[in-house]
Amino acid sequence: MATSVANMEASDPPATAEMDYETPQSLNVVDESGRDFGTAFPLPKSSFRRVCPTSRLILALMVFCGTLILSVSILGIQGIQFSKNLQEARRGLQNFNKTVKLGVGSLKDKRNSTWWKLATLEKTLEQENDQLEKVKERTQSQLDIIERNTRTLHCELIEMQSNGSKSGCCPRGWLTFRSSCYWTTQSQETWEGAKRDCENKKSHLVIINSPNEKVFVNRNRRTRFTWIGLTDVTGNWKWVDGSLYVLDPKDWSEGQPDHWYGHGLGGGEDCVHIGDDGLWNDNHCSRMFGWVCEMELGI
Ligand code: MBG
Ligand code: CA
Repeated sequence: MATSVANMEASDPPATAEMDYETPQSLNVVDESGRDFGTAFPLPKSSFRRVCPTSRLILALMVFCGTLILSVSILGIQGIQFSKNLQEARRGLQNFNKTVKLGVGSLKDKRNSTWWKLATLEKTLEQENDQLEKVKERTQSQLDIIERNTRTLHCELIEMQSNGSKSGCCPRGWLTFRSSCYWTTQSQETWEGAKRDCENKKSHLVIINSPNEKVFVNRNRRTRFTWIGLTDVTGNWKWVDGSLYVLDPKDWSEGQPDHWYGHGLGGGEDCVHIGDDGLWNDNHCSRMFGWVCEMELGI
Protein backbone atom coordinates (compact mmCIF):
# COMPACT_ATOMS: atom_id res chain seq x y z
CA MET A 1 0.00 0.00 0.00
CA ALA A 2 1.36 3.32 -1.09
CA THR A 3 1.59 6.02 1.44
CA SER A 4 2.36 9.65 1.10
CA VAL A 5 3.27 12.38 3.41
CA ALA A 6 1.11 15.49 3.10
CA ASN A 7 0.20 18.43 5.17
CA MET A 8 -2.72 17.59 7.41
CA GLU A 9 -4.65 20.67 6.35
CA ALA A 10 -4.64 21.67 2.66
CA SER A 11 -5.55 25.12 3.63
CA ASP A 12 -2.52 25.43 6.00
CA PRO A 13 0.29 27.57 4.61
CA PRO A 14 3.15 25.56 3.12
CA ALA A 15 5.73 24.63 5.68
CA THR A 16 9.18 26.00 5.31
CA ALA A 17 12.26 23.77 5.52
CA GLU A 18 13.02 25.35 8.82
CA MET A 19 9.45 24.78 9.99
CA ASP A 20 9.62 21.20 8.74
CA TYR A 21 12.81 20.63 10.52
CA GLU A 22 11.69 22.26 13.61
CA THR A 23 8.15 20.89 13.66
CA PRO A 24 8.22 17.46 11.99
CA GLN A 25 5.37 16.47 14.18
CA SER A 26 3.04 18.51 11.94
CA LEU A 27 3.55 16.01 9.07
CA ASN A 28 0.84 13.26 8.63
CA VAL A 29 1.24 9.93 6.89
CA VAL A 30 -1.77 9.29 4.56
CA ASP A 31 -2.32 6.33 2.05
CA GLU A 32 -3.79 6.57 -1.47
CA SER A 33 -7.31 6.00 -0.22
CA GLY A 34 -6.87 8.90 2.08
CA ARG A 35 -6.47 6.86 5.16
CA ASP A 36 -4.62 8.69 7.84
CA PHE A 37 -1.83 6.82 9.56
CA GLY A 38 -1.06 9.62 11.93
CA THR A 39 1.96 11.79 12.19
CA ALA A 40 5.24 10.72 10.64
CA PHE A 41 7.15 11.89 13.77
CA PRO A 42 4.88 11.37 16.67
CA LEU A 43 5.49 13.51 19.70
CA PRO A 44 7.59 11.86 22.40
CA LYS A 45 5.55 10.56 25.21
CA SER A 46 7.61 12.55 27.92
CA SER A 47 6.42 16.12 28.47
CA PHE A 48 9.94 17.06 29.47
CA ARG A 49 11.20 16.10 25.98
CA ARG A 50 8.44 18.18 24.54
CA VAL A 51 9.50 21.28 26.56
CA CYS A 52 13.28 20.68 26.44
CA PRO A 53 14.40 19.16 23.17
CA THR A 54 17.94 17.74 22.96
CA SER A 55 19.38 20.84 21.37
CA ARG A 56 18.02 22.94 24.20
CA LEU A 57 19.34 20.46 26.70
CA ILE A 58 22.76 20.62 25.11
CA LEU A 59 22.55 24.36 25.08
CA ALA A 60 21.42 24.45 28.68
CA LEU A 61 24.17 22.01 29.59
CA MET A 62 26.71 24.16 27.84
CA VAL A 63 25.38 27.25 29.56
CA PHE A 64 25.44 25.38 32.85
CA CYS A 65 28.98 24.13 32.19
CA GLY A 66 30.02 27.62 31.17
CA THR A 67 28.50 29.09 34.30
CA LEU A 68 30.14 26.34 36.33
CA ILE A 69 33.52 26.97 34.75
CA LEU A 70 33.04 30.71 35.27
CA SER A 71 31.99 30.24 38.86
CA VAL A 72 34.92 27.89 39.52
CA SER A 73 37.25 30.39 37.86
CA ILE A 74 35.80 33.28 39.91
CA LEU A 75 35.99 31.18 43.04
CA GLY A 76 39.56 30.21 42.16
CA ILE A 77 40.50 33.85 41.58
CA GLN A 78 38.76 34.84 44.79
CA GLY A 79 40.50 31.97 46.59
CA ILE A 80 43.87 33.14 45.30
CA GLN A 81 43.01 36.69 46.36
CA PHE A 82 41.84 35.43 49.74
CA SER A 83 45.01 33.39 50.16
CA LYS A 84 47.06 36.51 49.29
CA ASN A 85 45.09 38.57 51.78
CA LEU A 86 45.57 35.86 54.38
CA GLN A 87 49.30 35.83 53.80
CA GLU A 88 49.41 39.60 54.03
CA ALA A 89 47.38 39.50 57.22
CA ARG A 90 49.72 36.84 58.61
CA ARG A 91 52.72 38.96 57.67
CA GLY A 92 51.08 41.99 59.26
CA LEU A 93 50.36 39.98 62.39
CA GLN A 94 53.96 38.74 62.50
CA ASN A 95 55.21 42.32 62.14
CA PHE A 96 52.81 43.45 64.87
CA ASN A 97 54.01 40.59 67.05
CA LYS A 98 57.61 41.64 66.48
CA THR A 99 56.77 45.26 67.29
CA VAL A 100 54.96 44.23 70.48
CA LYS A 101 57.88 42.01 71.50
CA LEU A 102 60.31 44.86 70.86
CA GLY A 103 58.06 47.23 72.82
CA VAL A 104 57.82 44.80 75.75
CA GLY A 105 61.58 44.28 75.66
CA SER A 106 62.22 48.00 75.68
CA LEU A 107 59.71 48.48 78.51
CA LYS A 108 61.47 45.75 80.51
CA ASP A 109 64.80 47.48 79.90
CA LYS A 110 63.32 50.78 81.01
CA ARG A 111 61.79 49.16 84.11
CA ASN A 112 65.14 47.58 85.02
CA SER A 113 66.96 50.83 84.50
CA THR A 114 64.35 52.74 86.54
CA TRP A 115 64.54 50.14 89.31
CA TRP A 116 68.31 50.38 89.33
CA LYS A 117 68.14 54.18 89.44
CA LEU A 118 65.64 54.02 92.29
CA ALA A 119 67.81 51.56 94.24
CA THR A 120 70.83 53.82 93.75
CA LEU A 121 68.80 56.84 94.80
CA GLU A 122 67.55 55.04 97.89
CA LYS A 123 71.08 54.03 98.83
CA THR A 124 72.35 57.56 98.31
CA LEU A 125 69.49 58.92 100.40
CA GLU A 126 70.23 56.45 103.19
CA GLN A 127 73.90 57.43 103.13
CA GLU A 128 73.04 61.10 103.19
CA ASN A 129 70.57 60.50 105.99
CA ASP A 130 73.29 58.72 107.98
CA GLN A 131 75.64 61.62 107.31
CA LEU A 132 72.98 64.05 108.42
CA GLU A 133 72.36 62.05 111.61
CA LYS A 134 76.09 62.12 112.36
CA VAL A 135 76.25 65.87 111.73
CA LYS A 136 73.18 66.30 113.97
CA GLU A 137 74.78 64.25 116.75
CA ARG A 138 78.06 66.18 116.44
CA THR A 139 76.19 69.50 116.47
CA GLN A 140 74.13 68.41 119.49
CA SER A 141 77.19 67.35 121.44
CA GLN A 142 78.91 70.64 120.55
CA LEU A 143 75.79 72.50 121.66
CA ASP A 144 75.87 70.54 124.94
CA ILE A 145 79.49 71.52 125.47
CA ILE A 146 78.70 75.18 124.71
CA GLU A 147 75.73 75.06 127.11
CA ARG A 148 77.84 73.48 129.88
CA ASN A 149 80.61 76.05 129.36
CA THR A 150 78.11 78.89 129.39
CA ARG A 151 76.61 77.53 132.61
CA THR A 152 80.04 77.18 134.20
CA LEU A 153 80.92 80.72 133.17
CA HIS A 154 77.60 81.92 134.55
CA CYS A 155 78.23 80.04 137.81
CA GLU A 156 81.73 81.50 138.11
CA LEU A 157 80.37 84.98 137.41
CA ILE A 158 77.74 84.65 140.17
CA GLU A 159 80.30 83.24 142.62
CA MET A 160 82.72 86.09 141.79
CA GLN A 161 80.01 88.75 142.10
CA SER A 162 78.90 87.39 145.52
CA ASN A 163 82.52 86.94 146.71
CA GLY A 164 81.97 83.15 146.89
CA SER A 165 78.87 83.32 149.11
CA LYS A 166 76.46 82.12 146.33
CA SER A 167 76.56 79.20 143.89
CA GLY A 168 75.42 79.67 140.30
CA CYS A 169 75.35 75.93 139.43
CA CYS A 170 73.81 72.76 140.81
CA PRO A 171 76.38 70.30 142.25
CA ARG A 172 77.07 67.08 140.29
CA GLY A 173 74.26 64.58 140.80
CA TRP A 174 71.65 67.22 141.62
CA LEU A 175 68.70 68.04 139.38
CA THR A 176 68.11 71.59 138.18
CA PHE A 177 64.61 73.02 138.01
CA ARG A 178 64.07 76.73 137.50
CA SER A 179 66.41 78.43 139.99
CA SER A 180 66.82 75.47 142.40
CA CYS A 181 68.78 72.22 142.66
CA TYR A 182 67.19 69.01 143.93
CA TRP A 183 68.70 65.92 145.43
CA THR A 184 66.65 62.73 145.65
CA THR A 185 67.44 59.39 147.32
CA GLN A 186 66.20 55.85 147.70
CA SER A 187 67.42 55.78 151.31
CA GLN A 188 64.93 55.85 154.23
CA GLU A 189 65.06 58.23 157.19
CA THR A 190 62.86 59.76 159.89
CA TRP A 191 61.66 63.27 159.08
CA GLU A 192 64.30 64.74 161.44
CA GLY A 193 67.06 62.52 159.99
CA ALA A 194 66.12 63.60 156.45
CA LYS A 195 66.09 67.28 157.50
CA ARG A 196 69.55 66.89 159.01
CA ASP A 197 70.92 65.20 155.89
CA CYS A 198 69.75 68.12 153.73
CA GLU A 199 71.31 70.65 156.08
CA ASN A 200 74.57 68.72 155.92
CA LYS A 201 74.41 69.18 152.17
CA LYS A 202 74.04 72.95 152.58
CA SER A 203 70.38 72.62 151.53
CA HIS A 204 66.97 71.98 153.17
CA LEU A 205 64.06 69.53 152.92
CA VAL A 206 62.16 70.55 149.81
CA ILE A 207 59.80 73.51 150.07
CA ILE A 208 57.08 73.43 147.43
CA ASN A 209 56.07 76.89 146.26
CA SER A 210 54.26 76.27 142.99
CA PRO A 211 52.14 73.64 141.22
CA ASN A 212 54.96 73.16 138.67
CA GLU A 213 57.48 72.51 141.40
CA LYS A 214 55.02 70.04 142.99
CA VAL A 215 54.80 68.15 139.70
CA PHE A 216 58.59 68.20 139.25
CA VAL A 217 59.28 66.84 142.76
CA ASN A 218 56.57 64.22 142.42
CA ARG A 219 58.04 63.02 139.11
CA ASN A 220 61.59 62.83 140.37
CA ARG A 221 61.11 61.27 143.82
CA ARG A 222 62.62 57.82 144.13
CA THR A 223 60.55 56.33 146.98
CA ARG A 224 56.89 55.45 147.39
CA PHE A 225 56.58 57.72 150.48
CA THR A 226 58.82 60.83 150.41
CA TRP A 227 59.29 63.44 153.17
CA ILE A 228 58.92 67.12 152.28
CA GLY A 229 59.90 70.11 154.43
CA LEU A 230 56.40 70.76 155.91
CA THR A 231 55.41 70.24 159.57
CA ASP A 232 52.93 71.45 162.18
CA VAL A 233 55.01 70.33 165.13
CA THR A 234 54.67 73.89 166.48
CA GLY A 235 50.87 73.81 166.08
CA ASN A 236 50.89 75.76 162.79
CA TRP A 237 51.67 74.48 159.33
CA LYS A 238 55.17 75.79 158.44
CA TRP A 239 57.87 75.04 155.92
CA VAL A 240 61.37 74.28 157.20
CA ASP A 241 62.50 77.85 156.42
CA GLY A 242 59.81 79.11 158.86
CA SER A 243 57.42 80.34 156.14
CA LEU A 244 53.71 79.68 156.74
CA TYR A 245 51.75 77.19 154.67
CA VAL A 246 48.12 78.04 153.94
CA LEU A 247 46.27 74.73 153.80
CA ASP A 248 44.96 73.88 150.36
CA PRO A 249 42.78 70.69 150.23
CA LYS A 250 43.93 70.13 146.62
CA ASP A 251 47.43 69.31 147.95
CA TRP A 252 46.20 66.52 150.21
CA SER A 253 44.91 62.96 149.95
CA GLU A 254 41.26 62.59 150.80
CA GLY A 255 40.62 63.09 154.55
CA GLN A 256 44.15 64.46 155.21
CA PRO A 257 45.69 65.98 157.22
CA ASP A 258 44.01 64.20 160.17
CA HIS A 259 46.60 64.21 162.98
CA TRP A 260 45.80 60.59 163.48
CA TYR A 261 46.54 59.08 166.86
CA GLY A 262 45.63 55.51 166.01
CA HIS A 263 49.19 54.45 165.12
CA GLY A 264 50.15 53.89 168.78
CA LEU A 265 53.54 55.58 168.36
CA GLY A 266 52.72 58.37 170.76
CA GLY A 267 51.23 61.74 169.83
CA GLY A 268 49.53 62.52 166.57
CA GLU A 269 50.95 63.16 163.07
CA ASP A 270 53.05 66.30 162.46
CA CYS A 271 55.28 65.59 159.46
CA VAL A 272 54.22 65.63 155.82
CA HIS A 273 55.12 63.20 153.02
CA ILE A 274 54.07 62.60 149.44
CA GLY A 275 51.99 59.41 149.10
CA ASP A 276 51.25 56.86 146.40
CA ASP A 277 48.85 59.16 144.57
CA GLY A 278 51.29 62.11 144.56
CA LEU A 279 49.14 63.87 147.19
CA TRP A 280 50.19 64.71 150.76
CA ASN A 281 49.56 63.05 154.12
CA ASP A 282 50.57 63.96 157.65
CA ASN A 283 52.29 61.06 159.37
CA HIS A 284 54.20 60.21 162.54
CA CYS A 285 57.62 61.90 162.20
CA SER A 286 59.44 58.72 163.28
CA ARG A 287 58.40 56.84 160.13
CA MET A 288 61.21 55.86 157.74
CA PHE A 289 60.63 57.36 154.30
CA GLY A 290 62.71 58.71 151.43
CA TRP A 291 63.23 62.48 151.06
CA VAL A 292 64.13 65.34 148.69
CA CYS A 293 66.55 68.17 149.45
CA GLU A 294 66.41 71.56 147.74
CA MET A 295 69.11 74.18 147.29
CA GLU A 296 68.37 77.62 145.77
CA LEU A 297 70.79 78.85 143.13
CA GLY A 298 72.17 82.32 143.78
CA ILE A 299 70.74 83.71 140.54
C1 MBG B 1 46.54 56.46 156.64
C2 MBG B 1 47.51 57.60 156.76
C3 MBG B 1 47.65 57.96 158.19
C4 MBG B 1 46.32 58.20 158.79
C5 MBG B 1 45.42 57.04 158.57
C6 MBG B 1 44.02 57.27 159.12
C7 MBG B 1 45.70 55.00 155.05
O1 MBG B 1 46.36 56.20 155.30
O2 MBG B 1 48.77 57.20 156.26
O3 MBG B 1 48.45 59.11 158.26
O4 MBG B 1 45.80 59.39 158.29
O5 MBG B 1 45.31 56.81 157.19
O6 MBG B 1 43.27 56.15 158.88
CA1 CA C 1 47.48 61.49 158.29
